[in-house]
Amino acid sequence: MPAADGFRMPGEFEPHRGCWMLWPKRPDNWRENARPAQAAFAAVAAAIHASDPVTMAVAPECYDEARTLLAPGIRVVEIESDDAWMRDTGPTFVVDDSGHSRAVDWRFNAWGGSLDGLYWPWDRDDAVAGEVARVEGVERYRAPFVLEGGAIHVDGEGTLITTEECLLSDGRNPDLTRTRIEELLRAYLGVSTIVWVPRGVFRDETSGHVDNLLHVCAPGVVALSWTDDREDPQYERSAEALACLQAARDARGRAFEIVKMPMPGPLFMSADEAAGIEAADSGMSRQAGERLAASYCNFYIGNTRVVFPLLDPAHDGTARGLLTKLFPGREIVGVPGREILLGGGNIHCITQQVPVSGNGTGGANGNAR
Ligand code: KQY
Repeated sequence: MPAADGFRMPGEFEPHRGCWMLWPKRPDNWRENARPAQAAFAAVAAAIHASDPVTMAVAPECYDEARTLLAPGIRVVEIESDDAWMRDTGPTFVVDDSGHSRAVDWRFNAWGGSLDGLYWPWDRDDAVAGEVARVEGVERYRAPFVLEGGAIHVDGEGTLITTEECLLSDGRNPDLTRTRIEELLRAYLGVSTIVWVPRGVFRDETSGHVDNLLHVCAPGVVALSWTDDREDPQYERSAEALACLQAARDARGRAFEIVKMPMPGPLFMSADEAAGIEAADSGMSRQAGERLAASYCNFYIGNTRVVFPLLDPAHDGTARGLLTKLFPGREIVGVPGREILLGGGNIHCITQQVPVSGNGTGGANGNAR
């Protein structure tokens, strides 16, 4: 087990030696044969590459198109997948104090398996983490339970935040109790304190991933998706998360500083957007007029930049301003996020950082504050 071997999962704000992404291609999730999504992913990759070296994993048949669309310095490697969510299908990297990295390879079942998973089969997605670990040349722990990277946030100092809606969902690990899941999280990620927020973002098709609801910006500092509109179904979800975080203490005994991040919109799928998505025999519902699970908290913290989704001109500036205050040492870069949102996630969901292994002190580009 990683913790017994001296490994822990670092905070995303700790230094990285790279970032992995996957190339979108699924026509039943990405409209117009994924062309607009590919342009959006290429823009995210370029924005991150100015901060962290990016590797794009692509299906062999997509190599040429990806190479053409991606900025020259971005490494392109051939790895098969079922969809393009590297946060969830990639490994979670853990580090020790002697300069070693290893990969945790969670079981993946398309966010709910045969009960409420989004597609079948998902075997190529389940194999992505092992392939990434092989390319990175790190040893790998194959975890015996279902989890996605978007289901957890950590502060690197012993605290993990997740949602009950997701990790206790019937589609993931129906045979595991909350207590057993906590034991496994401690053993695989080197955490000691687990904060369970009840629910994630309204209509999030992952069953409430925490990475769409909030972001751990630094030890003790959390950005939380928020609306003041009590009529909005998100209000109750965000309010209960706020109450839960306010009552919690982290692994070092600190109260959380909570920064309310406005929700964009609400945003809805247009008829044009829905028309461009191929109907499929899968759990993904894509209907004109449906509410999108949009969140500015779904950003990526790179070494020198924070890359966040531009989603709504009425709120993009406020989100940028809050991120500027949260990350004074980093450039705040907005990239159009609507195409990624149409696929069910955003920038955090499509990226996976590779931490620098070491003593975890944060280095030159360490903690946000
Ligand atoms: O939230 C994430 N980490 C992934 C979103 C997956 C959406 C699948 N259509």
